[in-house]
Amino acid sequence: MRMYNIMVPAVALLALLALAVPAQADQVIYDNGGPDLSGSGASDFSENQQLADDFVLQAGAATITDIHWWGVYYPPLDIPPVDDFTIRIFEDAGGAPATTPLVDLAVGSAVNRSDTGLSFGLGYDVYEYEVDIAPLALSAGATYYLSIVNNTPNAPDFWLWATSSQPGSFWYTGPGLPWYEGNAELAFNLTGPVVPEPASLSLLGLGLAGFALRRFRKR
Ligand SMILES: [Ca+2]
Ligand SMILES: [Ca+2]
Repeated sequence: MRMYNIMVPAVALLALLALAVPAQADQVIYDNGGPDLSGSGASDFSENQQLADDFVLQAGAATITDIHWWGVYYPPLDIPPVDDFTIRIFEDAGGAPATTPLVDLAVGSAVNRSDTGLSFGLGYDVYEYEVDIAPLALSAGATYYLSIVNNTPNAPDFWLWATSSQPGSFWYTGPGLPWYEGNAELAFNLTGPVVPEPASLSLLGLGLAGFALRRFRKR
């Protein structure tokens, strides 16, 4: 009889854990918004200007596996056949991006680019970009800055990161210069696995303990 009392909760525990821990499909873990079709800022090594925007990740969802963003090209009819993107992540240094990046990824042409069919201004076609990166675990609750910089091959062509809302706060700099604050948000989101918080599992365990105790007392 004692075996019976132990076996039933064990089977129930496995079944409930299977329900409580679904496959870790990637989800959006930080969303700074899609393009608002009202502005953009040059972020191109060939234009000597680089942009960055802040983000904070939550506990249980602080590993980045995909980065998505939007942008346009100047002049609007000169779209380079291949992009040459660099993605960098900076830690916070007193409310602005640090000088040296924490992560520096030359993703180059590994980026998937698609024409959204949207445009604004003088016919700037808006492109969407996506790149998978090796899982990057960051600290939950800490402020970081995502910088995305293209390097278009021809002068005077350059790439611009689309805004997602105005006003807002982003950062820009050039070679040898400090970071300056700009008044907009940039269009991007981050995706990654989301794991259940330990608190939910503890509550589940307590519930099962109560269940087992009640069964035992009945007998
Ligand atoms: Ca260029
Ligand atoms: Ca911002």
